[in-house]
Amino acid sequence: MLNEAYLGLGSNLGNSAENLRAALDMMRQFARGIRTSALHRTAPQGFRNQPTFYNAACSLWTPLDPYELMAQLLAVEATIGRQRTFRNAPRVLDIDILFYNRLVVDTPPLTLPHPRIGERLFVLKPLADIAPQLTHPISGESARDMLARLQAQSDAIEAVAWPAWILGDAYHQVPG
Ligand code: PH2
Ligand code: MG
Ligand code: MG
Repeated sequence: MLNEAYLGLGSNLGNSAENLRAALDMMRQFARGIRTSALHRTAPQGFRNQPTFYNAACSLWTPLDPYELMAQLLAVEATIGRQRTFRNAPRVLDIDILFYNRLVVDTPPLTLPHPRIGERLFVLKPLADIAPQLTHPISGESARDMLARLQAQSDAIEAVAWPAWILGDAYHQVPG
């Protein structure tokens, strides 16, 4: 049985666009039907004094359960060269599971849906591009509405500069 997952991807070290492209390519080993947003350049949210991020979102289908999927994504991060130092440190690659089907779980290794989706323009902007009508399984709010609510908060707008589109349509469908 295939499960539908939505992921948030980010990078602000090394060749970020290439890191994200390589990660999406590796994910084809355990996922199919991968659809990605455009790549967005975003100012760092939270810990501000670090390089500009490149962020994207994708959806995919996978036979893996959520814990297996998380383990595979951590392996992709490690292969691309992520080293974990401190929380929110600059990174060559970060892949977060945003949604897995409509599953709600809160266990130490994994919380689903991702608990900070609603606070993060760098997640909601790409997510709303590929799945505006996708609803949050707890709040029922759509990605488009979550984005609109966050954009209405001036402090959030200040925290994330408006994204520039740096990759074209060819990026949107990962073949295979
Ligand atoms: N990731 C974080 C913290 N802050 N800011 C931006 N712009 N993009 C990110 O991916 C990001 C962040 C923790 O995962
Ligand atoms: Mg993250
Ligand atoms: Mg992460």
